[in-house]
Parts: sequence; structure tokens; C-alpha cells
Amino acid sequence: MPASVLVGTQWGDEGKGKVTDLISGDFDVVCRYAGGANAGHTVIANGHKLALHQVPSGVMYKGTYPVIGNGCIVDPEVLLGEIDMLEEQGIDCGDLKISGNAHIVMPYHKDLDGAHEKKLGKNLIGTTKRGVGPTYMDKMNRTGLRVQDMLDEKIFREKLEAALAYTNPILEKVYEMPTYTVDQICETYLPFAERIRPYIVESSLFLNEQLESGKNILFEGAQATMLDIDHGTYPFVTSSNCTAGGAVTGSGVGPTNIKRVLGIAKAYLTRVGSGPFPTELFDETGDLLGEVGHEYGVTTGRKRRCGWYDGVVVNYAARVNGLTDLAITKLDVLGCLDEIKVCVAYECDGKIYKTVPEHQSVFYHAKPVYETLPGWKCDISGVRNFYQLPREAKDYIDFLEQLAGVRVSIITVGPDREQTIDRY
Ligand code: 2SA
Ligand code: GDP
Ligand code: MG
Repeated sequence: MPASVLVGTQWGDEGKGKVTDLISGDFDVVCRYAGGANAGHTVIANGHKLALHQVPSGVMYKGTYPVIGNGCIVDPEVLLGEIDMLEEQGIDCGDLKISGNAHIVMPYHKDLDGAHEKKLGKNLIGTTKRGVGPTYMDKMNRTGLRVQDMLDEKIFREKLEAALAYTNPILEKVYEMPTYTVDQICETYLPFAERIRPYIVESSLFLNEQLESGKNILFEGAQATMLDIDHGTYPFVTSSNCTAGGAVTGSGVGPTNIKRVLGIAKAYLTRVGSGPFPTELFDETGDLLGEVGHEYGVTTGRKRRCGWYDGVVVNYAARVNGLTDLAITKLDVLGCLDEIKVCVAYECDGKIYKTVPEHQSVFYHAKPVYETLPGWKCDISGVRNFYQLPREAKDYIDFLEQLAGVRVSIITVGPDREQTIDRY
């Protein structure tokens, strides 16, 4: 299998970190292709519990190269802190590769992110305030700085001067915030540059050479389909292409190399931040799912909104990502419920929608049409074989498979690597 993509099918936090870690042993390279320190991927294995933001979740495996692709953005402070944290735990980061074309998050990007949210008032997006939107904005505007610019102080200073000539007036006049000088940023960023230098590579070249020598690559998606800048619930999205197509542009590996696209779907649904969420629960069942599933943001600690599994959303994700198979995560959490609802369609102004409507106001007003399935009311966290699951749990998986139109190849029943049912 030359290259595979692992992608979130909902609004994020489906357990991408856990599944990436689970299958990374079968890959020679694990590459992040989009997003930055907004991501929070949890990996629990070999006695370690890691919350990863910048470093790919394949880092636990010796002999697997973790790569930060050109489609990612890099916050040097977060990245270096993470490398230190990993090395303190005895996890070697010497094989980490960072694309010279990835864009750098600057202090002013974080200021702008927070200030813009404040200006939006009640219409705020609910970002992670990690500077993600403004960094991608500068990339598209061609006023951004890239990792490779850190390699040469003269170039870094020149590009920074041009960037500040554009950004300082925005900080000052639009947001009434303090501005930056080149020296001020150089003081912190040039020492970061020295530490990052050994990891910088021409990542598209590196990845393609790996493929040519028979190695295989896993592309680890961040955020998720419904947060994708093109296919998500715009404007309540992140600023990158989280969907499988982003793996191509975000790495410089051609689409013909990708043979598997594994979608990750939580057995219920969560969303953090603002925006439409048709199956959201505002009652004690929502609270129970949040409590049993420990639904709090890995990056910000925010409480996640909880709701029923939305079969329309995952079916849409199967379409826009070209999914080959699905992993259903956190099935164990549903063991606390007598009955479980699944959204099979939406109703809006008397019309039934079986797919995610393109028009945002239809989606915003969509009322879920539910089917109710019986719960299994027991602890399944020790089950390792599909046939040992209670009948109701097997029927639930079969139903989700039918709705998605894609085979369920992995089921997870707990946060540890071992708490997994492999049907691949
Ligand atoms: P941003 O910061 O500009 O990317 O925010 C834009 C929207 O994208 C959502 N977003 C996320 N949603 C789920 N999980 C994410 N990572 C963290 C986690 C989130 C956290 O793993 O828990 O800790 O709060 C993530 N990153 C971005 C965000 O909520 C906005 O809706
Ligand atoms: P990601 O952003 O998609 O990697 O997901 P997060 O790490 O933000 O959130 C997933 C959370 O669920 C983490 O705390 C995981 O440890 C946990 N988790 C993953 N799989 C399972 C599972 O099957 N059962 C339970 N109970 N927890 C899980
Ligand atoms: Mg997460």
C-alpha cells in the first residue's frame, strides 16, 4: 500500500491520534499535511499518554519517519516544546522531518486571531486562538514567512520587514493593538531557527524518494471534513483543506499513490467551537456522553458540544474524501445508554435531505430525522473480536456501515492502543 490517508469525517476529535498510532507500525513514514498547533491528537500506548499538536502521531514507532508537510503551519515555540516533552519521555524525535515550505506562525498571527474573534462578537468562530486563520491568510496573500526563511538571517529579516509593513497597520489601526519590530521577533525566532534547522528537508522530494524505494506513507489528517475550508460548514471551519485531497497538495505526493482513505468517525458526535450541529443534544444525554467520553478540547480544554451520530455527515464525508473504509471510535461510551438515536436524514421546510445540503441556511435549519436503536447497556471495553460484541452493538455498526456506504474496518472500545477490534 504505497500511501494511505487517515481523515476525520465529522467535526474533529474522532480519535485520529489513537488510530494513527495504532496503524503507524505498518508504515515507514507518517506525514501531517494540514493544520498546525490547533490540532490535539491523543495517543496512549506503552505507558505514555501524549497530547500531540504539531508532531505526527507516528512518533511512537522507531523506524517510522514523522514528517510535517508543506501544507502544515508550524508554531516554532509549540513544536520545540513538544519535541522536548517527547524526548523527556524517552521518545526520540531525531527522525522528524519538517518541510521548508511550511508556513510559520508568528506572534502577530495569534494576536490577530484573538482580536478578530473579539470583533466578531456573538458571531465568533470559536477558534483555538493558535493563529491558524491569520497564518493561512498570509500564506494565500503571499505575505507569509516559511520555515526555509528561517535558515538565513538576512532573508528572514527582509521578509519579516515586508510582512510587518503590511501587518503593523492592521494591528494598530483595525484592532488598536501594539505593533512589532523586526528585532523584537528576531530575538525569539532566530534561536528557534537554530534548533529547527536540523529537521528541515525538501519534504516532497523526501516523500517521493521513500515511495520510489518501496516504502509506504500514512497521511495523518488534522481537524476534519466538516471543518474543511471548502467542504465544511463555512465560515465555521478551520483555514486548511483537512479532507483527503489536502494530503496531495499538503505533501507534494501525487494522487495516484493513494490507495486507501480511512475515515475516522466517533460512534456519537462532538463539535468544539461555533457553527451548525443538527444532532446536538442540550439535555442530560448530551451531558452524559460528554462526561463518559471525557469530551474536552485537547488544545484549549474547552467543553465539547455532544450529540447523536449523524449518518448524513459521514455519508457526505465518504463522498468528498473517497473513503475506502471507516474506523468507528469510542463505541464503548455508548454502553451507558438504553437506546441510541442515529440521524438518517434532515428535514427543512417540509423537504427531506439525504445528503448535506450545500446551502448554509438549509443546513443551519435542518432538523434531524432519527432512527432509534436499542443500546447494549454493558461494558465492551475488554472486547477484541467483533463476534464477541453484544448483538445490539454489532447491529449498530452494521447500521452505520449501511448509512455510510463504506465498510467498517476498525472499531475502538477504549483509548489504549490495545482496545481495538481490527476487521481490516
Ligand atoms: P482554528 O483554531 O482557526 O483552526 O479554529 C477554527 C474551527 O476549527 C475548530 N478546530 C477544532 N475542532 C476540534 N478539535 C480541534 N483540536 C483541539 C482538540 C481543539 C481544542 O483536539 O480538542 O482543544 O479546543 C480543533 N482545532 C480547530 C475550532 O474549534 C473552530 O471551530
Ligand atoms: P483526535 O483529535 O481525532 O486525535 O481526537 P482527540 O485526541 O482530540 O480526542 C479523542 C479522545 O478520545 C482522546 O481523549 C482519546 O484518548 C479518546 N479515545 C480514542 N478512542 C477511544 C475509544 O475507543 N474509547 C474511549 N473511551 N476513548 C477513546
Ligand atoms: Mg483533537
